[in-house]
Amino acid sequence: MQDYDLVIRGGTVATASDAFRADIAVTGGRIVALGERLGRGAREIVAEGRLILPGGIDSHCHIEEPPVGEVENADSFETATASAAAGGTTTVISFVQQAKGSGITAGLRDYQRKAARALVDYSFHLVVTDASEAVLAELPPLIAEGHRSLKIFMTYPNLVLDDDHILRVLALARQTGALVTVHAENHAAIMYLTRALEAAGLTRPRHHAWAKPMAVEREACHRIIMLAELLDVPIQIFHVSGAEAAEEIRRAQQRGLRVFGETCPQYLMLTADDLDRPGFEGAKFLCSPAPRTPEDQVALWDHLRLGTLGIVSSDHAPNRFDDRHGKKVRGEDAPFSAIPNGVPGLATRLPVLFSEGVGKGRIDLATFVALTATNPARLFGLAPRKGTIAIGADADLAIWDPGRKVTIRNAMLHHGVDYTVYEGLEVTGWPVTTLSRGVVVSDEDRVTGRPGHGRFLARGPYEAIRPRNRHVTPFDAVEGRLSGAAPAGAGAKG
Ligand code: DUC
Ligand code: ZN
Ligand code: ZN
Repeated sequence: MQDYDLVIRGGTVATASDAFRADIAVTGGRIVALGERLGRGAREIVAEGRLILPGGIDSHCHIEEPPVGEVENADSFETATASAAAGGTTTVISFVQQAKGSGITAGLRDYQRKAARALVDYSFHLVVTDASEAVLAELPPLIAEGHRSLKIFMTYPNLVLDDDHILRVLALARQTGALVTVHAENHAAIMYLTRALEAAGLTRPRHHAWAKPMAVEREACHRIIMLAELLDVPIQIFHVSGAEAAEEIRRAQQRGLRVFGETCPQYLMLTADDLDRPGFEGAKFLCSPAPRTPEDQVALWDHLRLGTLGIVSSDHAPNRFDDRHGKKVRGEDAPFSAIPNGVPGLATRLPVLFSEGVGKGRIDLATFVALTATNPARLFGLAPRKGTIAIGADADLAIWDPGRKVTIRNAMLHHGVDYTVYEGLEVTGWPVTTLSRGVVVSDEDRVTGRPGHGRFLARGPYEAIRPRNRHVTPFDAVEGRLSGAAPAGAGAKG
């Protein structure tokens, strides 16, 4: 007679606050007991000498997005989530994009059909590419359906929103209860510099970083923070690449604003010099924002420790390298502006951050768990079901061998991409077994999960996005909630 479906015995359980030796009992896909010498499980996993961490949550990945011209996303939900599982990640949040000038619901329904093949659980951000009346009317029922985060772009020709449209999206988020996530770079400056550089014959991958210097990111961070402040809505700024952008966020946080920051392993590991590798190799490392300097990397680690940046996601962007539908869509002599942006990273996010962060003493284990699981769960409304190891939580677990040395090779990553920017990097610490709701989905580099096991995670109104009304904004007057006080920063009484 068994007491539980599964018992994981003798490991060290680590959360965002504690690390302790305990058995974990799982029944019905949930954690039902934590303790010493728990009863028998129908299945038992011995985890002596292992760390047991909450399964990772990757809150920023591009999966099976529709083609852009000739460029095709090299991952299906099946391959992307296999890769996630192999890398210790058990929840992904990917993107449904409004086709500019038309609606979003049809695209969402289509995307939901694709996502039904996922091996691990998933949720979506809704990308707003124009804030027309029609789209703004379409969004509230979708947000109520559980898509509680919106994404906006401040650059890219077919995606950029001007400040007026950004304010409309922020107002909608305030009124409906959604978090707005932001790609923050100054579009006009990038376009101007790109044209000027390319006209001067400066077209190689390394010139991508020249067209997108830190100032364009710093300015956009400053501007989106100001716009969000006017309406008192929380925002998350994606893929912060260096010191100056992080400092904008830090200042906003010190002023009491709900501004959250994310960075990605590529900004901790790569620099602009990687774009200057021989031949076309630099294109492998071309992402936006651009990788920066060693000093920026040091600053990012500081801001991870300080909490300015609370999440490390992958920004997994599956463009194949040696392929006419990927980085080489316009050939190897194409100007940098024609090269698809992004690097793959679903499988490598956790091992690289663990090895470079915990292993090298830059962050402690609790911070690692917070950055990769607990904080994204809280910020995106997945807690307490996801992101921690607690009674009642889903049994999404990654069993790590903290001492295992692995040399990263693309062939072991299970994604649809033909390269990794970490080829040949030796890491210490590896997620050997990954469980999604108590089911082993990856074991010793073999993906054992079944397409269709993953479930959609609807997200309800949650703490991080509740209206706060901490300071009076001009928008309170618009909403008829001003009682004599002038909005903050408006001077005399209103
Ligand atoms: N930057 C983005 O904004 N999106 C995908 C990949 C990238 O590098
Ligand atoms: Zn982006
Ligand atoms: Zn992205």
